[in-house]
Formats: sequence, structure tokens, C-alpha cells
Amino acid sequence: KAPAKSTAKKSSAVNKVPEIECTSKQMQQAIVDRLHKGLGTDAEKANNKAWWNATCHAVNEVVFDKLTQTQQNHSGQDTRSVNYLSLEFLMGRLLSNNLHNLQLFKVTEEALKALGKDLYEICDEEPDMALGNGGLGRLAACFIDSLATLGYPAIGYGIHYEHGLFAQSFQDGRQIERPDTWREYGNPWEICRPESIQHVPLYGYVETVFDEDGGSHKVWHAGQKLKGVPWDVPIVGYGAKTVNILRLWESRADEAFDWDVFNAGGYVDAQAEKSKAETVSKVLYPNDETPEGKELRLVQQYFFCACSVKDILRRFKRHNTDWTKLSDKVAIQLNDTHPTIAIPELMRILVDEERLDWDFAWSICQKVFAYTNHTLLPEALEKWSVALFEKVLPRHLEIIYEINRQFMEVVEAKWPGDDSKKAKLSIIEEGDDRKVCMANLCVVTAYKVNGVAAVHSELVKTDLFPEYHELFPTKLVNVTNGVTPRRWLKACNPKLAALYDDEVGADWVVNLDKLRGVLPKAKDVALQKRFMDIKKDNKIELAKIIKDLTGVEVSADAIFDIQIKRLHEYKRQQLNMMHILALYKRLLDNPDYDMVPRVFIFGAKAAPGYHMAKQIIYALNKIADKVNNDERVKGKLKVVFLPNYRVSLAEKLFPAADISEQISTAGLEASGTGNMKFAINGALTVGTMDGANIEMAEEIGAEHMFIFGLSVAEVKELKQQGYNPFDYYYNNPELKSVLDWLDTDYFTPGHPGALSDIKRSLLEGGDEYLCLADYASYSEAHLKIDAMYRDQAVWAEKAILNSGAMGKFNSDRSIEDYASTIWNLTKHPIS
Ligand code: GL2
Repeated sequence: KAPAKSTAKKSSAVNKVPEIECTSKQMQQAIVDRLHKGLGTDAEKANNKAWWNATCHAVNEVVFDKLTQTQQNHSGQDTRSVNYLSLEFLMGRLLSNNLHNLQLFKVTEEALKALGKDLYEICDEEPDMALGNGGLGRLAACFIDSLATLGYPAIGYGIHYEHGLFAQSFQDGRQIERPDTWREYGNPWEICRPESIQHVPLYGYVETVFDEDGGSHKVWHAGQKLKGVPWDVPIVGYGAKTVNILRLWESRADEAFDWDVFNAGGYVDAQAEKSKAETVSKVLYPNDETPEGKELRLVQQYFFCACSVKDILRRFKRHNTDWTKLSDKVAIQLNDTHPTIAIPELMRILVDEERLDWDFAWSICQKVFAYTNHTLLPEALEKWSVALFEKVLPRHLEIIYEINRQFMEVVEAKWPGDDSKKAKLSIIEEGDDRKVCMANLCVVTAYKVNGVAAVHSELVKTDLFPEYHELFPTKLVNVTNGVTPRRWLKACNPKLAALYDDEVGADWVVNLDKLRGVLPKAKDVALQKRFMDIKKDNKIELAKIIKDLTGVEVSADAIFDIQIKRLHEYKRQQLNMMHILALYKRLLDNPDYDMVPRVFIFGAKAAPGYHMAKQIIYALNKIADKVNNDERVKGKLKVVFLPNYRVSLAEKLFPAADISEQISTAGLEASGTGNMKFAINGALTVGTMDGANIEMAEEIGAEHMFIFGLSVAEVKELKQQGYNPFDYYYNNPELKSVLDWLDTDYFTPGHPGALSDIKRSLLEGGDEYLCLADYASYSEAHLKIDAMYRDQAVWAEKAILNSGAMGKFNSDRSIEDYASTIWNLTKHPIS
């Protein structure tokens, strides 16, 4: 059956991309110059870190020039821009990507070779910019790449965390967290902009000041002030027609304020004030999908929103005095609820400082903000205690109250006398500990609210915000996620990229739909051979990395079956684990059990406070120890858990995967983006009908994937009926024996029961994520994988059909969707 036709709109990226003129000789000269004049060293003395630094600085000469041109262009035309506010930007490394986007990769590779250096090794020197947790942060990074590539005026606003996501290692199988020190020795990609510093008030009290005309206004007397120092990271679009910026705010103590403290209380207090101020941008909260209910987190959110809103208004005021124009010039996208506080902050500035009438200010806000929802998990919908708000942001609380008061009148008009509707929709949740519901504030204010995959956006309408949907029928929309093909194919899988250059033309990089050109040739033996040879090469490379990182030897002839993502029970690494245990048991029960050798590869960080997630890591490491050292399995089964999963490691994993594990409980993974990166690189998906898997199945054809498990509707039905995991436990002997195994000390010699709590949560705990219900069908899907892999021609055909059909899942398409349906944005590439 022919794969489904793409429903994706054609990307309107500029197809012909002009080369930047630079010869290898010139690049050599530039790098050597930077070694001498920038770093005060020379080719003899320089280590690889210095070569990396010098190369980055050489590249920056082009980047900054293009940045200046872009800024002059945007400022000269006073362009409308989108301002992407996100607490997370998971950028990874920039050198290789920037070189590809500038189309200087080959030239630089040659230049360094002539200087006796290997560009790939030099790129490996770069620490990851891990200023995010997972999918949400990486999506923001893909989006700013696409915005620049497509020539849209855009700026990313975030926090300049001193420590990004923690570095992970294992000790006796357990996760150990260490601080990530990505910029300990500086970061060549960023520029400090002291000329754009902002000041941020906090705490204190609100005074009502009566005006001469009989009116009044509010004045917020802050109890503390922070200074926000901007660091700009240039974002190079492919072809360098636009270089936008990512502006990251670093917090410092406000000197003027410190001086007062110094005079009043003495040096020690002033110092304490200084270090307290600096803690605001010190760490990224390593909590994925659960809010860290700490004061510091709220301060972090306000700090970066206040700096960003002021910066946006500063830019607006350079060319405008008429506030009605603000919504013509500015769109602010709230990436999840984390930046919601930008809404009352803009209201505060417009009403209290600019002295605009409330209704006018509110009408502006409602035209400026749009909000993306990234999850339905109830624990991830941020709610802040009113008491905390009152302490940290007293004026904002008043503003939120007034927004809510007026909104409750709208609800009353729609559902007269219905208090339950009011309770549900109110921005303030009543109770002993009253809360501010940030998602409600977003939906009430934003002119558009989007989910991140079709099924997710439907669930946002039907399950999460049904009443809001009734009230605002055109507000809730969908924009399916995508990933940048520059990083996730061209840069990370150069051999496959070269194959596509030959097969469909090099402009697939800016028009991923072009990969469809290989679909009719999926049965072509020569193409299959080239495709599979590339996969094998990538697996051999990954095998070396696995050996380096874990000491485990794996064969590139085995099926590489990979699950890489944050560790969370809803993502069900434990389901994968149960199946591994079943295979192990089958091999022990029957040493001749016929299976294609399989290497199960994991990469995942667990939030430090998430006990069960850490237990699953521990269990997988313990199982890996046992399996990998058990000669009885005859090398047919290997399990590896790679430490410190991050963007740069992901770049080595996606190209080497045969199987992509996307096995969340249906209805819980909003979209997923790893699923897309795997498929683009030719892996076959074993997955549930969840998130973007569903749309992938539409594009690829479900028959070319290994779909298993309960659907969203079936999950709901089963839960409604009353789900009992023991039914499955007692009815499936293999499942029972696997779970019982966890109670023994087989994997943790001398410590029986060390893994029992995983079993307990799956049985007595009620198995919230339905692992047992989906187990049999998951196990069956794996038998199909095993059978299919034996026919390499069929496998190759499927791999090509998967990769070639992924055009829709490119972040250029996502951005075009945002630009047309939400932002109303026009392209302004530099000529
Ligand atoms: C997430 C979702 O869980 C994930 O499914 C989605 O792909 C990304 C990007 O939209 O957003 N939500 C979230 O809070 N994190 C995600 O990865 N951390």
C-alpha cells in the first residue's frame, strides 16, 4: 500500500541558499589569527579546547556581521516580531550547527585538516548548552532555528542559568547528580549587552496614590531589586539570511540597592543580598512536567518575564508612541505556563507606569499574548499559592484579582447562576490554601491557545478546557510539533544526508517534503543497500561510544532498540524493562530460544526528587549488569543505560537506531519529538497511538510501524470500568514471573526486595499508567520486530518509507503554521 500522502503544507523556505564565500585558506588564516590575536597562543601550544575556541571566534566574525545586518534590517523596517518566552532552551552544541547553517562546514573541515586537526574532535570539545529539561526546551531550540531559517523577525527570551540540567553519573547503578558547569571557562557564542540591562522589583507593598483629578493609581514600592543582565546568543538561520538572537537574562544584585543595605545594615547583609540575587539565575529546576513549588522558582519566572517585557517595550518605543500599535508590532508566545506572569506584568506597566486606562490596557494584552500548552498531566499545570504571590508580587496579585473579577462577569453572563462553572474557570482556586491557576490566566488572556499534536489539541478542548472551549470557540487550535532537519539529519547523520542530497537534491534541508522523492524507490536494491550500510556505519560508531561510556561490547549486527527521553512513569521505561526481563527469562528457560540479537539502549535523567523514576534507572542498571555478564544468553541480549543523556549524545543515538521506543500510555504524551528524530533517521517505531505518533502513522502508514496497546478512548473506558492490574498479573504467567523476579535478590545480590517497589506500584499501587494492560500487545509487537528484521530487504524498505515520509514533522512547517494561524508574521530575510 502506498504511504499516505502528506497533508503538510509545503514549506516556503527559500530553496536556493547562497554560499558564503570563504576558501579553506581564508578559514585557516582566520582560525590561526584567532589563536594568536584572540587567545594569545599558537598552533604548537594550543590544546583542542583552544582550537575549538579559536574556530568559534573565527566563525563569529561571519555570524556577528550577519547579526548586525539582520538587526539593521529589522529595526530599519520596524518589523513585527514574535517574542518567544521560554524558561527552557535546550540548545546543545552550536559549532557544528552554525557551520552547517553558514554552509562553512566543509571549508572548515578542510581548513582544520590542513592545520592537523579534526573538526569532529574539535566539535566534541564544546559543552552542551543544557538550559532545558527535555522536549519542551529542545522544541524551543528547534523553533528559533526555524524562525531564523525562514527569515522571520524573532527573539527568544530565557534565563542565563549558570548551571544547566545536572550532569548524571551512576554509582552502583544509582543516579548521581552533579552540577553542570557549561560556561565555567566562558562561552564564545554569547555577547554581554550591558547597554540593555533591566531592573526588576520584588516583594514590598502597594500604595494607592490619589491624583489631583480625583482618580487614583497604584505605586509598587519594592522590597528588593534585581538587575537583569542580557547575554545574546546569535541564532543563525540556514543560509544565513537571518541571524536572530536568543536573549538570556542573568540576575545580579542591583548596586544602588546594595549600597542602601550597606549603609543601613553593614557589609555582611549587602553581601548576602548580592549572593541571594545571583541565585535567581543560578540553576535550572530539573523538574520535568512538575512545578517546583518554591519561592525561588516564582522569582525566576517573574525575573525573566519582567526583563523580557521591558525589553520588548523598549524596542517598541524606539519607533512608536501609539499604544494601539503594540499588538501590530509584537506577538508574545508563552511557552507553557512558566512565563504566564508576563501577562500581569504587561498590565502593570501599561496601567501603573504608562497610566493607560484598564480596559485599553487589557484589550492590548488580549491581542499580544498567545499560549502553548505542552501537557495534560494535572501535576504539571502550575498553581501558585496566593500567599506566596502576595509576598513576592503584591501588585500582580491585585491585577490578577481584577482580571478574574471581570472574567467572572463574563462567565456569569454565559452561565447565569452556575457557581460550579465559576469555580472551575476562576483564575483563583478557592480553599484553605488559595491558589493562582496560571493555565487559566493564560487561556483567559491569550488570543490563541495551541496544543502540540492533533490528538493533544483535541484533548485540550474536550478534557482539559471544555468550558473555555465553549466560551471561546475559536481560541483553541493545534500546531503539531516538528524538529529541525538541520541538526537532526544534516548535522547528526552526514552520510544519510549525503544520500538524500544525491537522491532528491540538497534542498531537502529547507523543504523536508522533498524526501518523499525516495518513497517510490523504497524497494530499489541499490538504495536499500546504501541506506542500510549507512545505518550499519552509524551503529558501529555508536557501539564504540557505548564501549567507551559503559565498557559493554555490543555487536552492530544486533537490533539497536533505543528509548531516550526523560524518565517518567507515563513514558513507561518500566514496560520496556518488563519485556527485557521476559526475553531474558525466555533465554534462560531455553538457551536455544530463537531471537535476533537485540541491544536495548536507554538514556534518561530522572528528576532528583522523583523516587520511582530513580528506582527504574537503578533497576535497569542492575538488570543490565546481570544480563550483559550472563554467558547463557550467548550475546543475544544486551542492555545498556548510557549516562548523562543530553543533546550531543542524542545526536549519536538517533542515526544508529533500528527501533524507536515511543510507548507512553495513550493520551499522556502531548506530542513527543524524539519519535520524529528517530523516524527521520530511518528507525522504525514501536509505539502507542499517542501524541504525534498518530500523525506519523497517517504520514508513514501504520502498517510500516509497530503500533500496539490501548487507544486514548480505550484507556478512558478501561479506567471508567475500574482497572485492576491483578487481572493481567494472574492471567499472564510470563508477566507474573517477570514481576515476581523483582522481589528476589537475583539482580541485587544480598538485597532482596531492592526492586520490589516497582512491582508494588504496578500492582498494589494500581498501575496508573496501565503497563500491565498493554504488556501482551507490546510483547507481541516485539515478536513482529524480530520476525521482520530477519528479512533485511523488507526492513530496509520500511526504514526508507519511514524516513522519506517525515516531511510534515519538520519545525519549519510548525513555524509556518504558527506564523500564519497565530502570529500573523511576515518574512524579512536580509538580502
Ligand atoms: C512536553 C511534552 O511532554 C512532550 O510530549 C512534547 O513533545 C514537548 C514539546 O511540546 O513538551 N511537555 C513538557 O512539559 N515537557 C515536554 O517534553 N517537558
